Amino acid sequence: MNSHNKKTEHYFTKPGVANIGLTKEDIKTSFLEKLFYSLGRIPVVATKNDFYTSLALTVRDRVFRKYVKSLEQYAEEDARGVAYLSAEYLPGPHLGNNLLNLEIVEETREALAEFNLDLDELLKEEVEPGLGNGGLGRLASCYMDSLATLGIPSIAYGIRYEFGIFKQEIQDGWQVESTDKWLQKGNTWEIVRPEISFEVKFGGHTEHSRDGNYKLHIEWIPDSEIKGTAYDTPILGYQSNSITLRLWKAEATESFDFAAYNLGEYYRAVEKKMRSENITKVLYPNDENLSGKELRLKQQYFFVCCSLQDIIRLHLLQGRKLETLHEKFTIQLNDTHPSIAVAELMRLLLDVHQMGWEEAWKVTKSTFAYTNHTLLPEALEKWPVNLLRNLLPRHLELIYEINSRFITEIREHDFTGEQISRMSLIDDRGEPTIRMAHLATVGSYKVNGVSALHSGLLKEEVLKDFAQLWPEKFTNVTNGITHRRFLAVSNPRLAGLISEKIGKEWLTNLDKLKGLESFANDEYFRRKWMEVKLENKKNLAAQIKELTGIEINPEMLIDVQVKRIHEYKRQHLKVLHILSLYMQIKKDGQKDIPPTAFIFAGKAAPGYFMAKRIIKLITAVGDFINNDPEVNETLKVIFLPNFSVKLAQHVYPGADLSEQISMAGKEASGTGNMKFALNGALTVGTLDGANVEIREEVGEENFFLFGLTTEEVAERKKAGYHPYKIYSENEKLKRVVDFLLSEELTKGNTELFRSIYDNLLNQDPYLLLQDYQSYVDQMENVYEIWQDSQKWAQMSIINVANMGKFSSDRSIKDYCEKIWKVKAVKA
Ligand code: BZD
Repeated sequence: MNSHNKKTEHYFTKPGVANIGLTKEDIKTSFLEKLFYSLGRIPVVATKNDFYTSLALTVRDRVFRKYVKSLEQYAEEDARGVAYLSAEYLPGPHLGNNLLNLEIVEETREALAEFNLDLDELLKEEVEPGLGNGGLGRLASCYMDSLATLGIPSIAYGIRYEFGIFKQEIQDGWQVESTDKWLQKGNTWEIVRPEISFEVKFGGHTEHSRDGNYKLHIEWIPDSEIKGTAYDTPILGYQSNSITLRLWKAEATESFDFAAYNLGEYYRAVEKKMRSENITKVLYPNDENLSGKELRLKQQYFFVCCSLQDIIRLHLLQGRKLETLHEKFTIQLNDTHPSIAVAELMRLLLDVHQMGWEEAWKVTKSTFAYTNHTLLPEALEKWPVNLLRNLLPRHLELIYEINSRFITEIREHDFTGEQISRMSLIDDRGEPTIRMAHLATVGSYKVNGVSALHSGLLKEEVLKDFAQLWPEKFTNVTNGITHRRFLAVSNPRLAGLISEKIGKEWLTNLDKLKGLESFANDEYFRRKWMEVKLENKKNLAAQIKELTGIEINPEMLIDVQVKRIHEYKRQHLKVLHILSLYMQIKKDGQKDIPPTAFIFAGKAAPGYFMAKRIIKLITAVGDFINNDPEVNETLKVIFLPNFSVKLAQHVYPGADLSEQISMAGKEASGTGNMKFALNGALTVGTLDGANVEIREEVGEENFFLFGLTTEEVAERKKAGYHPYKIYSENEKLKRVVDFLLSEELTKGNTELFRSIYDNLLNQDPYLLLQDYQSYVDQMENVYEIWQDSQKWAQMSIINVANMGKFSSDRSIKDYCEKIWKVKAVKA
């Protein structure tokens, strides 16, 4: 899509264009050349990072060769394409993934070995781009991998944050944040495109006037302007195609404050310049709990404005008219973060390209599609009207106009006054705000949720009036993960065993894993399976030791909950369970609990009081249990600091049990649940998000279910929920909850966990006490099966064999068929 010539030249068939080889010898030569000529180093003085960089540059050349070829192909076929707009991406380290996709892992390993270098050691050097908070950002990156692999003409747009998600350290048991300087040592994988840059305006006012023909002209007179420059990272798919990840960096424009320069106020001008460049400085670290900050809205508008101008540029470059934009492009909004795009596209079409309203609206609402990732009311974006008026006055006018026309339209249907005010884009109860989910819904041709359950709830609750108005607009696309990164790259032992049995076709067709199912009854294969798991557990144990100093016996049951820390995800329910086991050993003298290591990881939003306290609770329980010789042979509790894609790649392969214990109805999908199951962990979980579908696929007998369903949760709350009653009627629960205030756990600071304790007894909005007994009971069942290792292995194999559905390749195919109507180009 990147070229203006319909008929492109085939540079790669021309003589004289270097043929970049993929053999061991080619890699060796190139590696040394990079070290000498790009880094100016000789091996004896080179650091590990120099070696990493030479290797990355070597691989980058090969990536680029494929990348450019892909771009040629997209241009030549001139097919309909996708622009994916996401404020967040979590690609993880590129090197290992690119090696897999180029199919040169072994060649590279051998080439390095000849220089006495270890590939795995160099892979550790890469600093990953932490440009996202959690599931939503990682999902976007899984989708990039699948779009590239499947050869879907596409481009992904986002923000090049200078500082990504904060680095988490644990000090005295508490989370401490520091800045993530991921660009400090440079970034081999990106290229700056100074020629691809756009101006973005903010503030000021609008002026309305009529020309001689009484035609209305609206001009936005901004009070500041900045420039966005493209930084491109090629995302290589498996074996064949690639796509572009284009991230925008904010820079001051040359003319940004010439008045100040003229007055000789150099420092004032420079200060302004610095302030304008702040826009892409840092990622907001709040997931599902919004900051409402002006700078965040500026970030959103900034990247949307650059991306839409770029899309229009690409469209016009092909000699097309803007009236056909929606025929050539579809733009996917990853949650509401880029939803100001609806107003911005209208502005560009109306004010810049002089299209009429009807036509512009038709193009707009045929171009966008919107994915919702949350039902939590506190996570639904709403921007104050006053903020918009100050920052984007023209967009506010457009939103009012879109709203007024929308309200006129729905008045013609049978909607009640109450429904109409519920559906309005403007919420004027209290301080007036814009409901961004409504703007995205009205301005899109399709709206989807991210699991069957979530998409259903979206239609029944948050957007129910819209679903009544436009039932055909709503659909589901269940999330998926790239099995190439999360199995082939990160779990080579299991990947190898699988390929030995069923061949390598699963790399491009995950349904092929089904072929493993028949081996679930093969005792020899089960043993091999568990041997691989044990090796992975040893590796995880080594990581744990390195990061926390804590030693675990790899034979223990490794029970893991890794995800953002949030009350709805109920990490503290897991803590209650751990304490119940502790009590059983200490107070009830029970001796037969299987040794278990409980592993947690995840970041808390820096301003989220309860989440931070939950981290402290986990570490306090860890401190207490790990140092008690009477229990620490049986129980270990570990909090791994600074969860990231890189760390995740060690965690999933080593897990036996996956904790997916959110209150039903709250986790839109979850994707960690899929990564664990794909690596052979069994799941204990509620009927929430994609757990429902995982259970359907693997069979209910291979899934540890507990807790209330979404409907039961609603009924329970409606009937009046009294956690205190549950607490006082369950002796064992009571002693666990009371322990939160004990001298022993809190080392005398008995108020430390008072907020958690009070919250559980008085409100317990996420029904921990309600689900407690059912959870503890199901965990007993887990332990019973764990002791039968043949049975466990069988269930584990069946889980993996049935993960086909959860490949992001399937999700992307669903998007292509149900939403985008886009086809793959031939490789
Ligand atoms: O999106 C998550 C949901 O909680 C998961 O259930 C789901 O699997 C994934 C992918 O669909 N949501 C997020 O990760 N949300 C955020 O990270 C976020 C970030 C900024 C602002 C609001 C939410």
